[in-house]
Amino acid sequence: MEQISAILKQYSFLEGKSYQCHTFGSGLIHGTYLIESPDSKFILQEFNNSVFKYPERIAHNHFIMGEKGDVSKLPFALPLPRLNNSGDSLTNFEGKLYRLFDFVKGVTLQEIQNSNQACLAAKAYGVFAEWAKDIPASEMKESIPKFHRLDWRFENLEKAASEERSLGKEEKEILDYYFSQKTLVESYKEFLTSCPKRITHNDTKINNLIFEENLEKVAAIIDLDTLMGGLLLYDFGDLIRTVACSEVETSQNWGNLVHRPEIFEELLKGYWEGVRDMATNEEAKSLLIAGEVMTCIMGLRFLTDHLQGNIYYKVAYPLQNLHRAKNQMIFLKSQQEQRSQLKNIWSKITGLIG
Ligand code: GN1
Ligand code: MG
Repeated sequence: MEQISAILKQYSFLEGKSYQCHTFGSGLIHGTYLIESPDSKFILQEFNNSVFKYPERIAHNHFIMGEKGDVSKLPFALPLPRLNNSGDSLTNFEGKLYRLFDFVKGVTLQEIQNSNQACLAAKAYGVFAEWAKDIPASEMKESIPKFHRLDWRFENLEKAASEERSLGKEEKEILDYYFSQKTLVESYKEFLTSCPKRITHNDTKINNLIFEENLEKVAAIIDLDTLMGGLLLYDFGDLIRTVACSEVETSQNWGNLVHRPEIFEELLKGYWEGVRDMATNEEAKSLLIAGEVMTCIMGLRFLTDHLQGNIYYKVAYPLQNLHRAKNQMIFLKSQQEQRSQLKNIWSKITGLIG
């Protein structure tokens, strides 16, 4: 608590207030505390710079967002870090970095409870992209280099697999499946050339939204560390990956794991409402392979990590990354089997012909 008081002294607007401090939330990356005074609440985060190696790039991106975008025009909060007395968003204390955010009241969901929540979530991320469209993406820095570059993730798997090592039958089957995704990589590369770089969130999971308590409105988009230049398909694709799957990413319930077209429809309805006025024809088309691209990326990352001995993702048991890669493989196959059905839904919603 003494340490926290010393950190909070760096924020003059908190001067003279008494506050209480508790650990908060279920985030796995940054340490999070709720700071509560009788009339205000804040979130204090201890920044994890082993996962995010370039804190100054994130601070730069947040600065650009705050300077070039008018956050008050968004229909929900976008809690950027508050600036300390030196005008910085990062506060260094005893060798560690901290950030302070306004607290947003509401609830987070780990999974949707009904399809309307899928629509609301996707709309929020779409509205965000539309709001950010005039902020030059070229001014944003890569907080994690090549984060959603499918081609680069593919090459990384090739490298990891080429290191001499004998593979089991299942490992080999999964590896071969991912290696068979070259056509998807090629389609992605075409969109990388033909689609404009936008400002994207890049981690559009349902639990990165705060809903109002009645769950009928999005109150905030949070987890803004991966905000950077990217393609719209990254944000829409990660929504599909995490919301349209019948099972969570850690599930081994292979027989029940499918892509749910009715949820895809709700996600597209919501996202399209947000981006329709800004999206180019190519961007609209890219939404059709978005789910496949993001699912493939995560499968490639999990499998690479498995082959490298689980150095990036925490695992609860040794084969967990292999199982996550298998989960994403089954989900990707399911999307590919539904391509023509999904295209019909896409045409119905966008009014376009693919
Ligand atoms: C990581 O830690 P979390 O859940 O915010 C990863 C995402 C993946 C996700 C998969 C910085 O996000 O890209 O989609 O795991 N974030 C980073 O569970 O690597
Ligand atoms: Mg995250």
